[in-house]
Amino acid sequence: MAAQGEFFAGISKIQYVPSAAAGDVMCFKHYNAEEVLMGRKMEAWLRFSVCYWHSFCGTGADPFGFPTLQRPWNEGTPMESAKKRLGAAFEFFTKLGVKYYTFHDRDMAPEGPTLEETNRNLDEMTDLALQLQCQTGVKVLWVTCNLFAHPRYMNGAATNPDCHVLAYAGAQVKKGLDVAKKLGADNFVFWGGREGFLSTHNTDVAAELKHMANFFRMAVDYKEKIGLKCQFLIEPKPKEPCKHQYDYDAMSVIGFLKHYGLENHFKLNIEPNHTTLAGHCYEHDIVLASAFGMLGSVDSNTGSPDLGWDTDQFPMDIRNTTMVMKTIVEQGGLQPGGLNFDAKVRRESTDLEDLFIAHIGAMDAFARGLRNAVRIIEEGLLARMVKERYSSFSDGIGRKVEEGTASLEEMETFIKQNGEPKVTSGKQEKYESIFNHYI
Ligand code: XUL
Ligand code: CO
Repeated sequence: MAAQGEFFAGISKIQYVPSAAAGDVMCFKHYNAEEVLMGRKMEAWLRFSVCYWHSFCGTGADPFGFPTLQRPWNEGTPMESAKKRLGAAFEFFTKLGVKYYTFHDRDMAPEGPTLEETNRNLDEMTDLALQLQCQTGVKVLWVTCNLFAHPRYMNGAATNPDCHVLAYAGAQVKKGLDVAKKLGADNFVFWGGREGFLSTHNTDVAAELKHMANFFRMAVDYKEKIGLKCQFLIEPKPKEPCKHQYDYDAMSVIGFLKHYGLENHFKLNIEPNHTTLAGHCYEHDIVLASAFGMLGSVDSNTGSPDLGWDTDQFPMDIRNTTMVMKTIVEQGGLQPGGLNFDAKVRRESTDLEDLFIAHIGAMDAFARGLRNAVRIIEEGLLARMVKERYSSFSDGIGRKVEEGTASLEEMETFIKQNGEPKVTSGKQEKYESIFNHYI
């Protein structure tokens, strides 16, 4: 990176130093990109990605306070600062050693007064992004369209009661898909920020859900038409900004996709802070989506259950990262998805180096989670215990139930022959104690 364009002066490429002292937070103590675990490099299991919106567009402003983060790239006209931001972002990716990034169309380039001008801004910025991708080898994990910030989308985008607004969203997604193709994105995300309602009084829920499905179908058609190879992902979230969002959680989205026959075209991008907002435990949607073969990618972050809103904190809890990585390794990886840090430094973490410290800490937390998960899986104790717990389904009547060939009459005959089932302990504390042994 040219010296005059350097934003993180004094910080060089982050190194793996396993012997580093506790206070040295500007190196990896656990994340060793090239190290092979279960036949795959750490970087291939983890596929880390930095998000553009929090890390390079975020200002620290919140509903109660003004910006606190003074970023040197936020200078000049909107297009001038977009260019500086892009330079800063690629400097950050390469110094951190992360191979992927994610962005909303409007993070990358500002909107103009017309769609044509907005698209020209995006063309100019993505030309530059493509050059930097080629120079650095950094790739796009996913692109998404911001269909929630502009006032036109206040009543929704694909679920807006006015088709004029839906059409605008369609035009925007068409361009977003062109950008995904141009930049070789591995995935394309739909997060329905305002696809929901604030009141059922003024909402035709059935119509809105059908419009949303038809909107997704248009996106699938256009993707196929332009030969775009990336994976489509839907990111569930129960609320915020809407009171209720249609993509409430993993099971709601899977049910929606199956109802409208879209399940072969989409997978899920699970964000644990959204999962906990839905009232579930941290790993709930990761496990559920994976069980249905629908876990496509993860927006790696965490919330604060005591606050109860979407705080988008960096994931630092080793218990959580172990649970996530166990599911990911068990399903054979996340590719073409990855672990995208949809997380922001606190508005009180005002130093530029805090961006590095946050990402390094979270990458190390995931590296530890991966190492723990690999030990749990390789030793196989927990898996054997679960297998044993379900062993009654491996033969006899259990096998018929497993295969879906049993009847209620057979259940009755079986009970008449075998009587009351014996009481069997669930052994939860034993599982928890064994899990703790690995973390
Ligand atoms: C919002 C959220 C978004 C999506 C992309 O809560 O997670 O940043 O990931 O629009
Ligand atoms: Co997200």
